[in-house]
Amino acid sequence: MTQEQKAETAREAFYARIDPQHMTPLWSVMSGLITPKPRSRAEAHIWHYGDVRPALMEAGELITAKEAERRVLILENPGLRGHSKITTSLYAGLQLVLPGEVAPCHRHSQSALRFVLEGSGAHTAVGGERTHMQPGDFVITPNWAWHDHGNETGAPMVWLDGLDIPLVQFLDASFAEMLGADEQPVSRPAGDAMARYGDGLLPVDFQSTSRTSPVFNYPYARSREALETMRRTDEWDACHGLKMRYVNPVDGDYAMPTMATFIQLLPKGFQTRGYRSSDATVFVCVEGSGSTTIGEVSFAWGKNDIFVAPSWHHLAHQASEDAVLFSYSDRVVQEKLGLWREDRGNN
Ligand code: GTQ
Repeated sequence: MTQEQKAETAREAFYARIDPQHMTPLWSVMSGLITPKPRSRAEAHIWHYGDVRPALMEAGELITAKEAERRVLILENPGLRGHSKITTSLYAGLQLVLPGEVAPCHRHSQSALRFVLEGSGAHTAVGGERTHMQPGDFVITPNWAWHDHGNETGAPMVWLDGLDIPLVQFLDASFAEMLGADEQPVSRPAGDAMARYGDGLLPVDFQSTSRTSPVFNYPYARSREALETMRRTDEWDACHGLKMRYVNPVDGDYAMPTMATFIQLLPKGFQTRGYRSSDATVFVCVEGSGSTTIGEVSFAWGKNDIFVAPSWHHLAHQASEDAVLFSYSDRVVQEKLGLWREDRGNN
């Protein structure tokens, strides 16, 4: 036996001796723990709406929204199967509410965002107010807020749910309860929150008790119009086209404490410069079509397609027609912790 082999045998024996004491040597695992750059198990992936919609409608025949509590098909990252994650920290699912159905009132520690894909006029209720949702609307359910969904229209309603489930799970901070009634009492007229907090005004003595925006529906019509007005100045960002973040009007921070949300316009023919950032991002194509290269793979996308880019993967978009992308990530959390990084490919 060589010197090195003897040393290794002695070490292995030592590891075995300390194992019952629930100890392990750092030097055996250090390179996997403290990596020179993010090393995610998450993979780039796309869900084409036309391919997944039939399965969602089939789920509509198998179980009611009430029976399921929430009738949702989870979008699982191929590298994270079995964990209900689309990225390491975030969750995504497609929720279906059929005509006449109610998803019963509950609340939980997890924050939720809804991004409406299909149908028009079904509602979600938060804080005693019902908001009627249109395609492209970004709707917020703050953490620990009672919420129920209902569809009094004649057509199925489908939206993308984005939740911070994996993040809350990681922290072992999940609480949840049912209200015990299908729907919360309606105590405010539709549009009340928007009028009170979303019109460049705030009640004079307003003191926020929440870290989430009090505006709980950011209608697509308004966001789209803003993008259309701004495009006239022709100031396109090389990496993002024209990209805006949704904000909490109370403090100018992101609209939600755990998920950063964005909307961006890429004009026909635009090609973004390669970009990467430490926040894995979920994208939804709201309008138009194009393609995105993420690391080694490339996806063509169209309306309602959903794709995910893992942390620190090179990202470049090409728009084949005027395109609008909604996106969400944990950037808000990373920024709060001083962890967020980007590489705009210009150095
Ligand atoms: O609508 O409240 O996709 O509680 C997962 C958990 C949606 C919801 C989800 C939820 C909801």
